[in-house]
Amino acid sequence: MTAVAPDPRLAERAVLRFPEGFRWGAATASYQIEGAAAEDGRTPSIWDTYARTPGRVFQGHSGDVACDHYHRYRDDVRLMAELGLGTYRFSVAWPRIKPDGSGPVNARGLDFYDRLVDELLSHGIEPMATLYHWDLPQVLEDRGGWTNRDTAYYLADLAAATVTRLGDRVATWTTLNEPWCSAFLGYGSGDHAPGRQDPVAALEAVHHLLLGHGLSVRALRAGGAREVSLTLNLACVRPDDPADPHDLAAVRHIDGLHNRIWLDAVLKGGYPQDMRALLARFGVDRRVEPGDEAVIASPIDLLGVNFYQPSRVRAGVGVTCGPANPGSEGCEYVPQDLPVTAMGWPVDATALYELLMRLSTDYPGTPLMITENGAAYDDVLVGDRVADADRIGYLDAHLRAVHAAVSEGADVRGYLAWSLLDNYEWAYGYGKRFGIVHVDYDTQRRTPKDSARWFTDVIGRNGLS
Ligand code: IFM
Repeated sequence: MTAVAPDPRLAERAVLRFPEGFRWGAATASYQIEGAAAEDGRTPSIWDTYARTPGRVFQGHSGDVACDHYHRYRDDVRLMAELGLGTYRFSVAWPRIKPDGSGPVNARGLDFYDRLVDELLSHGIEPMATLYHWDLPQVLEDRGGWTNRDTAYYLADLAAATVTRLGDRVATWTTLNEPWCSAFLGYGSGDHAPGRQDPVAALEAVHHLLLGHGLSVRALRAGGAREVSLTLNLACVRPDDPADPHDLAAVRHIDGLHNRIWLDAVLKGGYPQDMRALLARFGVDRRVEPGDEAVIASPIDLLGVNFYQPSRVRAGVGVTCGPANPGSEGCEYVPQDLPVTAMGWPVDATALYELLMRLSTDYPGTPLMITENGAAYDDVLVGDRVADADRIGYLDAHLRAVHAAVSEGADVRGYLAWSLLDNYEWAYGYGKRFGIVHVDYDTQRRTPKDSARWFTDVIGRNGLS
């Protein structure tokens, strides 16, 4: 019998393909990779201060050098091109561009992003710029930071200055990255800079971040931005007992803080009733001035979704979900019987599928993009190789979840891995590695992990085998 050659169409069918034009890439953030903390006019951000405060960050690590990307960006862009990335999401450092937070533009600060954008474009990589990924100039924090309404207007000034310089080459702009973290970890639990622990301050920060977002959307559009977005770290919050009305009420509160307070304000024209009541309970409703909600609801073109882990809550007596969740008395997080990453975060990709389907139902009409997804594992570099099968498993499972949601109608336009490089993981310093590329912090040598090679294949076939 003659052997029959396999039908190439079968191989085609075995691949889970993403829609034509799906955007693939990776993300980073200024303070986490740039280093050069005192160069070319940059002033300290709240993270420089926080990192220097004893006991705040793992082993006192700071972003002073980080991945030295400020000096090595050309090599990093070349690496991105070798990996086949089509999109690169980075953030600009506010204290580089406006060293005194609100005053004149520092041309040398913008020059860096100008060079970076040109380098990306010359390698065929689409730049996607985020205005605020947590590095508020310390001088602004000294004036109240996000509890001060002025900060919202200063963010819009930063937007105007940045889009004026880069808008001819950067099409896609993001105002804020994960304002939940800025507000609730920065001012509520104090786990992030500036390290304040005050529920009133946290809720004031929510409103001023959202106001800053809306004002920046308008400034970006006025400056000619073609695609304007906001990136949220949204949660899939599940009840411990779906039949228990108290557990469902606990879910509603945590869902309000993580999801609806942001989503409804931006996409539905105003704060949801229960979150409005929460603002009033803490006396923060008086910060909401007439017209603010309309500014916040300025139309966006894309909603960025950052997703890492599911959460589960239940009702209880004498418990709370902690200071990052104001008003959560009577709710608690429940441990989940799931595998965890090196962060201790439970892994369950079905939660991403549920989240995307929920967004499609509750907030239709806004295209979505996964602007961060990934996992930290305790990687080991052996010779020239990091065999990070766990990370590949994580990414593969989450991409399957995205694919399933897309197949059922979710309008997801792209997927960006967090992160391109191992980097400064905030209060965990350099102790946690999220990169698909390993960084040796002593030599600054970059080594693509197995996951990077795997991701290159995924991008190449626009799908999963
Ligand atoms: O490293 C962070 C990033 O800055 C924002 N999103 C979550 C990542 C992992 O914690």
